[in-house]
Amino acid sequence: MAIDETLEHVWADVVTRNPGEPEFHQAVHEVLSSIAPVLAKHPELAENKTIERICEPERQIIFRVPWVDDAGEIRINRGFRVESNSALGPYKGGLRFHPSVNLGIVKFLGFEQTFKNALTQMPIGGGKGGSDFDPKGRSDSEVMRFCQSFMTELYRHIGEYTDVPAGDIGVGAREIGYLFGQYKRITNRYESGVLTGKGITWGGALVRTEATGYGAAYFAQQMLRARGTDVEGKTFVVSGSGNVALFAIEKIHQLGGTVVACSDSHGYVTDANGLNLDTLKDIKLVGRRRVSDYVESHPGAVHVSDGSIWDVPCDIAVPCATQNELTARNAAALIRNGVMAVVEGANMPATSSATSAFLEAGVAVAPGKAANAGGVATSALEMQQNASRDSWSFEYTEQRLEQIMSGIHAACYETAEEYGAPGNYVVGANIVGFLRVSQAMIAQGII
Ligand code: NDP
Ligand code: 2IT
Repeated sequence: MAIDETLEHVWADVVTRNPGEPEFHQAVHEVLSSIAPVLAKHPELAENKTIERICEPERQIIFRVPWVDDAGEIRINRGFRVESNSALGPYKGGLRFHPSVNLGIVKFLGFEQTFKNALTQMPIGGGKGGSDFDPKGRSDSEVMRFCQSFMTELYRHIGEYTDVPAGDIGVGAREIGYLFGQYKRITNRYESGVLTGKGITWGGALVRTEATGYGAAYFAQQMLRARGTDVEGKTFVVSGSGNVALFAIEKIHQLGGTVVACSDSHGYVTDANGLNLDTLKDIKLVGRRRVSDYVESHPGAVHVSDGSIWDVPCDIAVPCATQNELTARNAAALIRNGVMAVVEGANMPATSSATSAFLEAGVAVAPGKAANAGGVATSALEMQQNASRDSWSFEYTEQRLEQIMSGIHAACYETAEEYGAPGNYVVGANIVGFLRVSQAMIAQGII
């Protein structure tokens, strides 16, 4: 994917002004490679320098997070919140706690989030945050003390009308609980709309936990139907075994597909008959253990600790772990094995060369900003319920999620066609997101 010469100066500027941030460069490169046709059709976008402005986050916050571990030792982590764009609503996006977190990663995630949130058509801007804190192996009280320290700085930057964080890698219901408790304690406000992903009994929304994975499965269904086929009878490989992966597996099975492999950072497990989700949930959600334990109760399954999950043959690949987990070499293996579609549950899970290889081979690619948008869309539904002090049923909320995913699919599909790239969801998603954000920015002046 190449950048049109009219946008080369934007690219050069981004690289110069953001040294040492390869993931941010990669995310920007993909969008710049897609939007030349829309700039040609709408010259006001270039005149108003909307892409230049979107590439510069509105605000970037970096802070110290000191805490005390169970042994009494003082620990120091770094906290981030990048408030990328507020054209369409308050900054909205998750918090990631993982040792790999740095400013460039948070900026790429906030940049992606801006387009993703626009695709949902909900009133939310884009942002992302997190810390290089590693929750693995930490006790609940250590995680609580860390979250309390993190929120002691973050609270002054967020709010129902300002910035609304949620979960991401390493941040689930437990962490959101501790973060919300500390926000309430400092501000003396029960401000439900300040965080999403809350517990169901205290302001959370049904379906939010399942939403990202379910949404990705719905997107896969739409894509396959657009190609004249369906999920029924297809074989899937889903990487990861966290929040997104587990509920993608659940919905794929409900839709009649079979997921034969999933993974964590220590390897992958294959089960030719289809993975047993109860076992996986027990291992990952209840026990916070490793997928290698799966084989203990399923003797027909195999755990592989030193290979790639993408060598497992499948019809549809659903990467749900982390950025750049699927390389050109992995793409070649999948293509050789006859993959027909890639549905990105994670954010930017395929390297640029992997994505290009898929597109050249005629494999449909659903980019993360479209396929995993169900999570943040349902966060926006949680905000809607909080604002009206209401709570909706599981069935109604899931119906809304399904409608939103169909809307995103249709917008990407039709826009790709309109701009001369039929079937290219990467181009479709980037153009739709860019147009919606740009038009709102132009209406709001030079800000
Ligand atoms: P979780 O923390 O629940 O799970 C992450 C999973 O990915 C785990 O299985 C983890 O393995 C694996 N993983 C994470 N980092 C790495 C790594 N560096 N190398 C290998 N494996 C890794 O996170 P989520 O499921 O919430 O997030 C997964 C992806 O989906 C991320 O890209 C996130 O940004 C994206 N996403 C999440 C949304 C949400 O609502 N939660 C919404 C939209 C996108 P292990 O446990 O061994 O670390
Ligand atoms: O990447 C994502 O969209 C998320 N981690 C969810 C963000 C949210 O605010 O629900």
